[in-house]
Amino acid sequence: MRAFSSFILLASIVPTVLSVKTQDFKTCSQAGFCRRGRALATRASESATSWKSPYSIDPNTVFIAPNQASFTASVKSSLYPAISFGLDVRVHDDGVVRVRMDEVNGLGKRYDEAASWALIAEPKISSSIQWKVGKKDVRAIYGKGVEVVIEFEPLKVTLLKNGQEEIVLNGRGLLHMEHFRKKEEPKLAVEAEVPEEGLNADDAQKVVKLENPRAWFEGESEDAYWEESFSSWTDTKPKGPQSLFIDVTFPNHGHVYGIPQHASTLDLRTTTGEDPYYSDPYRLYNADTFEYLADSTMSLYGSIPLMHAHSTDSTVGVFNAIGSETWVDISHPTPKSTETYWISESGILDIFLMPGPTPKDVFAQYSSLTGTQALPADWAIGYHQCRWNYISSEDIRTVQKKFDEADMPVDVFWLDIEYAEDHKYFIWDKKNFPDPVDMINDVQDTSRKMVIIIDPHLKRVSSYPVYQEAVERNVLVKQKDGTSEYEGWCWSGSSAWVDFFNPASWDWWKTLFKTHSLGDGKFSWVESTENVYIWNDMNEPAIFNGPEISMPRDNIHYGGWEHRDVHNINGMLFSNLTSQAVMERSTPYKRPFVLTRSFYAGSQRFGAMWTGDNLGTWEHMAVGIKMVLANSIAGFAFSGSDVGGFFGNPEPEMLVRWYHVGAFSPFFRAHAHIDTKRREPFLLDEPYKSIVKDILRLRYSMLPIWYTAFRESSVTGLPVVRPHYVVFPKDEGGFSIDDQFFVGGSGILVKPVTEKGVTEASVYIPEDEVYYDYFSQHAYRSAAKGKNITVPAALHQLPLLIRGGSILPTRERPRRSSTLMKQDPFTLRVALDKTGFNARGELYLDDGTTYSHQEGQFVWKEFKSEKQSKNVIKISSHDLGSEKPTEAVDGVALTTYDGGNAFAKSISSVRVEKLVVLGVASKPKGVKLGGKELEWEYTPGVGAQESKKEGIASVLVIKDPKVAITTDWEISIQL
Ligand code: NBV
Repeated sequence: MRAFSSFILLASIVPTVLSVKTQDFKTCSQAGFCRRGRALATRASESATSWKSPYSIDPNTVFIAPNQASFTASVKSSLYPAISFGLDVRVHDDGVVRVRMDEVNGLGKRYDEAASWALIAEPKISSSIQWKVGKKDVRAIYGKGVEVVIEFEPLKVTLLKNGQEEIVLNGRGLLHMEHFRKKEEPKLAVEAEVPEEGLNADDAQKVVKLENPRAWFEGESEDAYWEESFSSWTDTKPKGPQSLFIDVTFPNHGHVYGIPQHASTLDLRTTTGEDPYYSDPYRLYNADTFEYLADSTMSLYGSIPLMHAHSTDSTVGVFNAIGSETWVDISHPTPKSTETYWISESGILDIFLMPGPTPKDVFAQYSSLTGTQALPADWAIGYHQCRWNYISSEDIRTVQKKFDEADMPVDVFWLDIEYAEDHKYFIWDKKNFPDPVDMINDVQDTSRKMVIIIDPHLKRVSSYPVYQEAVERNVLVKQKDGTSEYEGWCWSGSSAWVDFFNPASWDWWKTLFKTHSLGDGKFSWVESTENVYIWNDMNEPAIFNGPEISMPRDNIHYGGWEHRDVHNINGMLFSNLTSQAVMERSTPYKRPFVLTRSFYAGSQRFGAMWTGDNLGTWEHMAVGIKMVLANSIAGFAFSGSDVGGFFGNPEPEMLVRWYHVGAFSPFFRAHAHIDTKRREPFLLDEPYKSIVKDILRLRYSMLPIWYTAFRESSVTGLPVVRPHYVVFPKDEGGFSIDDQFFVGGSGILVKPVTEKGVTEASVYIPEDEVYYDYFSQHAYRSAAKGKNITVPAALHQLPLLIRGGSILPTRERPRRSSTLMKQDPFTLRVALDKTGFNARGELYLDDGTTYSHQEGQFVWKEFKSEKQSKNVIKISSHDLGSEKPTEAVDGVALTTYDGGNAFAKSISSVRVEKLVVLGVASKPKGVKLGGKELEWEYTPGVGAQESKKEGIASVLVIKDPKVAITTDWEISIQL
């Protein structure tokens, strides 16, 4: 109840200084298994030379499957000869190596299903691998110089490339799979030997090892083996110790990224070693870390156990498919190497090693495992207006009206928990929302959508049909006895939680979202329409009176698994199912939109995430960018943070800057706590109001760029926003940069300002190329090794650059929502590169809501600028899609897509209304399309090829060339 009352209190008083209640969440030293894991590492490092992993492969058990598909062997720990572990190593088609180890015929069964929730399909095993069994190891060489070696004693798995060690498992000998044991077994440890005088630590360890090998390895006491208390909660541990520790070393990579979600830098910091930046390991335990810190390894709402390791000549990845709480220690023994150590509470070892060798390859390898970001509906990448809460249907109507009066684009209005009677989700509070369907339709009439919250806690009253149906189906999470319904406290008071691990809940959950009556008294959301999309909050799960504001670890899920085994996966299942429900409620299916707070590896297949309850501070604004980048590289590209900050009342300057951050986040939503002042952008005074209007319009004008980036992400796994190391993997100067980034492959480089009172900003340019200011067209130059340039960044300005060599498609007509832009013409901004001739860009379009693109209903163009001859620049458009171009009539083709492509037909009258060419060397002698002179205007300025010159670039505007966006065409500029 304590946490619950503090939430209530906060709803009425927003303190000026907010900070997480650290005492509500464990540090490593307060978690028994993390303590044990770290203690093991400490013993190992103190006895550096004599330390040797007790785990080894019994060579007599080595077995290579007849089709060479996999290698298996039995593993023993010298400390427990009676216990057996099974090792299975296989190489997938794309070179990913999967290493699995589990206890065999033990006293219990370890959780082995994490990968089955994360993976999109069972990976295909390579048939071209040849395993070579030697006396001391087994090895397989495959691909381009990639080799995997499994050493027998001690057990060690190494991935090598061209003979160089890339990833090493158990190289430091910290692997430990705590086997199931009986509580009444005699204690393992005896008194530790007191080192004799004159013995160094290493010698002392040798003595302990000889005297009591188990204590040497596992520690002298059974630390928190059978029960553990934290604050007022006790975790009964009926299965005893079952942790898993594994060290993962990257001997030749000095930078590691990933393992979201943490409010921290993208380039992960050290947590151990000589001079650690953090004292605790990065923690992965989905938690509602209320008022979280802006620089910390504390857990947040979601977990993706995926890490990239990077150097100038190679990128590799590790995906550790584990669902239980996991802590990750990081250190750099040298600046060019990294040691990591993963300490998990339970589960089998199931690790995927991704050989890269480039970031692009690692993205492809990871997405072949867990899938790519689902292509969102086009409207979902517009602007979302949220607040806790719009208090009535009239409120929604008024806010919508005000946006229109202010001429500000917006696509979605959101409803938080107060729409629901007594927080019984799906059930309207009719006092304030007497006419929900009319309200939703009013929003739809202006071509906008609604997103409404559905939380996972179900109010335990028999009059609530959703709860009642869950009881009848017996699909609720159980207490530790495995049979009684678990009860906890949340917004709805006494509540229960659906166990989405139980397949019996799946179809039922989907029926709740149907907007028509199902008959037989069954509940479905008839007071809703297909214009309503869903927000899933509190799915860590957040439970006010639970340990660490979550569920007791000894609760029981379907299959008898304890909550501890599946905790980090739990929230994902809720939003995945909701996403499927939303998709399947329409015939034919429509793309769903579900925003989730909790997530796991694979969540990207089902929707979007946001970074939870940030504070309205500059630090939180800044760290939000880093968090979005970290999520992006871990596959979850559709991410953003609350614009304005959830808590507090941002001053206008801060709010404006936050809109810049939001407008350059894949997911762009303003949101605010119930006790904050209203801060919809139309409420701002001038000049702030106009600046924000311009920012919103900028986002809308760039929607084609964002949509194209999302499309690429959904196909290749490359993120929508890309940090420097991803785009310039060889440029060391960019490896730690996480406050500026690129938008897709478009060539847009942005550095939102996240500090007060700034008038200029320093932007890092990674290459010898011309970069143009998006607004002023100022041409900046860099150097081969990269350089910082200074750009204007007063409040109305945004450091936004176009990389020379890019072509950007935009739609520049202000509209009220994205849906109203579908027939709008395009502008093409051609930013010539330093040769003065070359540039390229892409545009992907489809109907934005259905799955017809999967049947070829899309338009995908490549725009190119190149040197036709010494004095001629040729700019052209052609298809990247499969359809064949048709003949042009009078130099203007109507469409390149035949009648089969109804979508292309539907936009056949959409034109390119303007081309803006930056950096043309001199005033053209003529500009022609198919022999016909076009209308154009040239403003002299710096030419792209003038490598020594900076200043406003020359601008050639080609007016209405009368070409349809779907056609292929060629324009020549005669110099
Ligand atoms: O549903 C209320 C809030 C929501 O507005 C916020 O975005 C979530 O992160 N929710 C958390 C519950 C409690 C917040 C104090």
